[in-house]
Amino acid sequence: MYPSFLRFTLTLTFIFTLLSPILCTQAPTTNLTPTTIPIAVGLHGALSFSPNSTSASVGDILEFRFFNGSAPHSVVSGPFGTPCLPGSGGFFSGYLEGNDTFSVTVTTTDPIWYYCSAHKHCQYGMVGVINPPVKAPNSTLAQYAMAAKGVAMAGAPPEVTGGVAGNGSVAASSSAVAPVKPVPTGGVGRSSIAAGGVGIWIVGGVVGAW
Ligand SMILES: [Cu+2]
Repeated sequence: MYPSFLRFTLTLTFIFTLLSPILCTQAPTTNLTPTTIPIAVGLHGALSFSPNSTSASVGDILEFRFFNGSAPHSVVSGPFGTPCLPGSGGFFSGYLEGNDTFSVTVTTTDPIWYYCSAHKHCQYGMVGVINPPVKAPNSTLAQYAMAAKGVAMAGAPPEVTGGVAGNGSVAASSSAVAPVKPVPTGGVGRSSIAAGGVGIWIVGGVVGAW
């Protein structure tokens, strides 16, 4: 009944109407929560946190993302005056590696100093700060790192505390680092394949039935 070009247009409209809810679910999965602050741990095998100086508001979530390295790392908070040693009421991730995450909810705007307690990583400069003091020079990250060099042995709390450990959220955000552990299925990649299959099936069905 309809001219072929109109039939084609109607078919396309129909297909996109059907597919739009599926296509809309393909949005990027990163930064769903704007208050999440990612901090890379041991990126490219370096003994570092990146960024190592970060501003955060109360309620923000620090997401420490552990990357592959020569050894597992940790993140521990502790007072400025005793580098490489934990403080009370802080956080300790335990020893984590590729694809692990450790999320800490910020509860203060005071400076939060932190370090890695593995081996001599703290002494080698694997340190960082959240909300660095505005008034230098007495409390800078450089000074914390300098003092850390003289610490005989880093310390950590007896058990994981002050945050939530996760796994598998790192790989999608960094193509530069291959994951060590299997990434849980059910993510974007899998649903993309499913959506593509549905789309092809609908095209065939509609055109044939018209
Ligand atoms: Cu480390």
